[in-house]
Formats: sequence, structure tokens, C-alpha cells
Amino acid sequence: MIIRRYVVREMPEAVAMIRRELGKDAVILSTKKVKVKKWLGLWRRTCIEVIAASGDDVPLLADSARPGAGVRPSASVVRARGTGERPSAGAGTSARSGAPAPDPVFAVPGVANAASAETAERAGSERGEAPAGGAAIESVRQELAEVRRLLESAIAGRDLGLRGVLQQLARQGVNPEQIWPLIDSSGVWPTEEKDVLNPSLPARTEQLKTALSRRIVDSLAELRQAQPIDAKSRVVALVGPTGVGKTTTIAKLAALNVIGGQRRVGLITTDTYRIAAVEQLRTYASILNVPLEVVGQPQEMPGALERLRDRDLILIDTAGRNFRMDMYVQEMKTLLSAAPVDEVHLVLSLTTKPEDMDAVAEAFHTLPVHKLIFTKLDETLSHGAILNLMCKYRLPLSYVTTGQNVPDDLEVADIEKLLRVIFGGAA
Ligand SMILES: Nc1nc2c(ncn2[C@@H]2O[C@H](COP(=O)(O)OP(=O)(O)OP(=O)(O)O)[C@@H](O)[C@H]2O)c(=O)[nH]1
Ligand SMILES: [Mg+2]
Repeated sequence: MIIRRYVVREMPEAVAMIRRELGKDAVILSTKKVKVKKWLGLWRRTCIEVIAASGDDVPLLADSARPGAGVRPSASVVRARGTGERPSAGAGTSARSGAPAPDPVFAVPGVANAASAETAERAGSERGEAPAGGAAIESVRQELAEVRRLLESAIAGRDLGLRGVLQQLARQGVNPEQIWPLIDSSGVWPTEEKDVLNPSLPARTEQLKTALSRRIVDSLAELRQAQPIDAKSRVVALVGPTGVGKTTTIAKLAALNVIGGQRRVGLITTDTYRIAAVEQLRTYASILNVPLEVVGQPQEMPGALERLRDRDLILIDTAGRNFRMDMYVQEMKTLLSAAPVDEVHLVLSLTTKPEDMDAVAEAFHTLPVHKLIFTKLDETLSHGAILNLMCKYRLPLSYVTTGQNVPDDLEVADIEKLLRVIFGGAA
């Protein structure tokens, strides 16, 4: 093997010399830039030092110097085909890309390797292949996609499960502001996080309904049990807006006591505003054979009570007014303060708009009111207002009414049954 060193200004110059002196099969073993002193060492010029070799054992050297052969090449090991001799197709052409390979003779150590790696990578990505170092990136990308899929499914599961419940509650007119704190404190989410990924959303919705309903019952605490007229209460007044069913409900309560023979009932009406009002209650009183007193002024109350002194239960019917006006509430307060009233039941019709019911309940809150009666449940499918008002004013239910029939359409309220209806189950 013959090895020669060439120091030239330009690579083509070296290639020409190598071909001429070492033949066309000569191999460039290394190239590097060197400073050459010129003119008595007064200044230096940058040149290229080229080491080339020829001979039978050169291919072995070249092979051992190839990347991946265990020896890191310190220089381009290329055949010095010469500048004028373009590589033939297939030999000097990149087999993968079809792009012409860079002329090896002009390859600069380090730069040549980097350039060829970049070219190969660019060619690979043009063909849609992941770059060599991109395998890890691709794996991370796939993992992120999977995490995203899981999160979306979790959010959808949680959202749809809860959405089903909230839609049902909204249909029932339940105020979400009342319910959210209960959902938050229900402990449903943290303890059942694994179920969020359960694809069975209907099951999830049912699970939520049960958990939330249980939570509402718990949060109602002392209101959980309905509180009909207490056995110890003797004077009971029903108040509420116009036409909600006060008089009819009084008739139902009186009738149940008369039929059941439980307590001797007496009636008082304070509704002297409407001409037919007194006659309406008098008709019921006469059918039930119970005494009726009419009280137009607070000062008439003691006399009426005295006349009913042998009665175990005195039910006071009041006039329906626009109780959003404070004046009427004050009037009612004055009238009822003339009697030793044990219980005041606020009667509200479920056919009234929720905000109007709320305004009336707010107005009566100072009376005070002790219990709530909801009427006309038969005329609406929406029962959420009951829950709203109970929660907001912390008042128990006494009765609900479900029609005009006296006395059949009156029931002691059943909270569990009410919640079943509100959550969309069977009554
Ligand atoms: N559908 C239905 N109608 C009822 C119910 N309760 C009462 N009503 C009807 O509602 C109407 C008004 O009933 P009243 O008992 O007069 O109501 P009120 O609250 O005394 O009315 P005012 O004294 O005018 O304020 C009547 O036609 C009753 O038959 C009920 O539970 N369901
Ligand atoms: Mg009436």
C-alpha cells in the first residue's frame, strides 16, 4: 500500500494529483485544514491536508473505517474517482432517495458525516418515515394520545352521568344552586372515581341519582320526616296566596278528623274579603256538622275561640291576598296574634311559578310559618320547588294535596316518595 500526503489550496487540486500519482482506485484516508507558513514565516495560509492511499490492502482499511464497523472514522474514506468523472447511476446515487450522492472527493471530515445524516433524515421524512431519533418521540406521542383518550372518556363519563341527573332535576324545577352544594359534599366523586371510566352511563346516572337522593335526605336532617298537625296542637292556621286551596284543604283536614272520630273540630274563617268565601266554608261545616266562627277583626278572635272552647282542634282559614305586599303580611300577623296559634301552615300551589312561591315564602318567613303544604300536585309534573323551599327555609312538609276531592285528595307528605318522583323514578 502506498500512502501519500498532499497539501493543497482546493480539494479538486488534490484529487487530480492523487489520480495522477496513485491511480483511480486510490482512497482518501483523511482531510483536514492546516496553516502553512509562507514568505519566511511572515504570514500563514490555510490549506487542506489530504492523506491518500492506494494498493491491494486499501479496501480492507476502508471497510474497517466505515461507520458501524467498530472503528470510528476520523476522515472520509472515499474512492478518488476524480472531479471530471461523475458517478454512474446506482453506484454514486443514493439508493434510497434517488438523489445524487454528494461527490465524496469534496466531503470534509465531520461536515461530510453530518451532511449525509441530515440528507438521509430529510429523505426519510419525505417518504413519511419517522426519523431515526423520532422513534422515541413517536412513542411519547402515542402515549400522550392514549392519556388524552382516557381523560376525554373520563370527562365524558362524569359529565354525561351527571348531566343526566341534572337534566332530570332541571325538568323538576330543582334549583341547581340548592343542589350543587349537596353534590359537592355528597362524596360521590372522590370515592367513586373509578366508576367514572365505566362506559355504562345509564348505570352511572342511576348510581348518581341514588347517591344524591340519599345525600339530600341526610342533609334535610330533621325535615326528613313529614310533620302533620301535631297531636298537642289545638289551634292551627292555614295561610297563603289566593286560590291555592286553603279552604279546600281545611275542609279535607276537618273531614278526616270527623270521619276518623279522632278530634272534635271547630272552624274559624277570617276571610271576609270575598263574598263567597264564608259560604264556601259554611257549606263544608254544615256537611261535616262542625261549628264555624267568622272573624273579621282581630278583636273578634277571643270571642270566637271562647265559643269553640269544647273543640280539640280549631282550624283557621285565612283570606288569600297578594302576600308579596308586606302590608298584607302585617295584617295577617296582627290577626293571628290575637289567637294562641300553635301551628301556621303556609299553603302553596305547585302550579305557581317557582320564583313567585319563593317570594311568598320569603314574605311569610317572619310570621312565622312552621310547616309547608303543597297543593295541586295532580296538575303538574314538576315537584322540584318543594325541595327548593324546604332546603332554603328549613321548613318541614306537613301535607300535599292531589286533587279537588274532599277528603280523599290529601296525604301526609312522604319525602322519600317525593324524591323518587323528583329523580324520575316511580312515585
Ligand atoms: N287540582 C286540584 N285542585 C285543587 C286542589 N286543592 C284545591 N283545588 C281547587 O283549587 C280551587 C281553589 O281552592 P280554594 O280552596 O278555594 O283555594 P283558597 O286558597 O281557599 O282560595 P282563596 O280563599 O280565594 O284564596 C278550587 O277549585 C279547588 O277545588 C288540588 O289539590 N288539586
Ligand atoms: Mg279560601
